[in-house]
Amino acid sequence: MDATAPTVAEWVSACQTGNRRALSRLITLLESGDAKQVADASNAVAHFEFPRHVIGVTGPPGAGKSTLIDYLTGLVLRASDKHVAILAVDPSSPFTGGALLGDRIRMSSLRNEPRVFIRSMGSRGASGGIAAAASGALRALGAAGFDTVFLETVGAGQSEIDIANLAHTVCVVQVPGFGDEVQLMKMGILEAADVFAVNKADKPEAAELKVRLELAIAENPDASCRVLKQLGKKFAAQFTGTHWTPPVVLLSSARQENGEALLAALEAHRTFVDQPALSDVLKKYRAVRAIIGQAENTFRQRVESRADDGSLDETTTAYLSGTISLDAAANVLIRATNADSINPIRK
Ligand SMILES: Nc1nc2c(ncn2[C@@H]2O[C@H](COP(=O)(O)OP(=O)(O)OP(=O)(O)O)[C@@H](O)[C@H]2O)c(=O)[nH]1
Ligand SMILES: [Mg+2]
Repeated sequence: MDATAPTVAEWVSACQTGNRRALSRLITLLESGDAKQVADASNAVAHFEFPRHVIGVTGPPGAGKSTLIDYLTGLVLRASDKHVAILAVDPSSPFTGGALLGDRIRMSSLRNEPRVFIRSMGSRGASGGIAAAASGALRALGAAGFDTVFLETVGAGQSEIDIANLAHTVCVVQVPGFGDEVQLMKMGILEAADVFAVNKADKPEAAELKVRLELAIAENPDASCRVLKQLGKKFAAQFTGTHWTPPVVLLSSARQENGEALLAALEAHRTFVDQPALSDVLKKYRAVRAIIGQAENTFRQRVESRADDGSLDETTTAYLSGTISLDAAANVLIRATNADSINPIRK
C-alpha cells in the first residue's frame, strides 16, 4: 500500500471537519471495499452514534418517496440550521452511481445545497451485506455532524426491512390505487410503519385512502406499533410505557402542501422512542442485532475461506457418499470454524 495514502482513520478525521470527499470515500469503502477495507472502515466509525434522527422512507415504486424527501429536506433547511443527508439504498441494484436510483438522486433540486449530502448505495457485493454497510454509513454521517438522515428504500424484501429497521422512525409512503385494507394487512404494511404519509393528496382518492388506513390501524392496534413488534416479545416485555399509534398524514409532495404536518409527526415519533424506558431497551436490542449481524458476516467469511483452502473436501465427500447428513456436514463446518475463534472476554 502507498505509505502516503490517507488511512481510514485520517478519512474519519477529515469527515469530522466537514470534508465531503472523505465522507464519500468512507461510504464507498463500506459499500464495496474488500473484506479488510470493510472491516477497517466499520471499526473506524463504530464508536460514532447515528445522527439524531434517521428517518426511513419506504413504499411502492413511484409513490413519490424521492419527491417527498426533497420537499421535507427543503422545509428542514428553511426552518433550522440543521445538516441533512439523503441516503438512497437499493439492495437490488448492484452498482452505485449507474443505477436508476443514482440518476434520480442526481436530479434532486438540493444537490448544490452546502448543508445537504446526497448519496445512493447499492449492494456491489459488499462483503458485509448491504444493511451493515448502510449502518456504517449512518455512523459516518453521525461523525460528519449530520442531524437528520432520510433513508430511502424501495420494496419490501428482507434486505429492505433490515435497512428500514436501522431507522429511528419509519415513514411508509402510500398513494391511492394500491388495493384495499385486506391487502394492506396481507402486505404487512401496518406493521412496517411508525408514520404513514398518504402522498399525492392532489388526487381525489387520497383522502379516502387516509380514512381507510386510519380504520385499519384502529382495528388492529396490536399490529400497529412497529417499534414493539420489531423488538419481539422478550424485549417488548421490558417496556410498559405508552403505546404508539401511527398517524396518517395526507400531503402533496409535488405541490409542496402539508409537509409541515408530516415533519411534526416524524418528530413526535422521535420523541416517543426517546423516552428513557424505551430508548434503553431499543439500544440493547440494536446492540444484539448488530452483534448477530456481525457474527453472521464473520461466519460467512470463515466458511468461504475454508471452501477455498480445500479443507471442506473430506466433509463434502462424506456428504455426497451418504455417510453423513447435510445437517451433520454443516455441524462439522461449524465446529471447525469455532476452533478459529478467540474470546476476548474470557481468554
Ligand atoms: N400528482 C402527484 N404526483 C407526485 C407527487 N409526488 C410525487 N409525484 C410524482 O410521482 C412520480 C414518482 O416520484 P418519485 O419521487 O420518483 O417516486 P419514488 O417513490 O421515489 O420512486 P422510486 O424511487 O422509483 O420508487 C414522479 O413523476 C413525481 O413527480 C404528488 O404529490 N402528486
Ligand atoms: Mg425514489
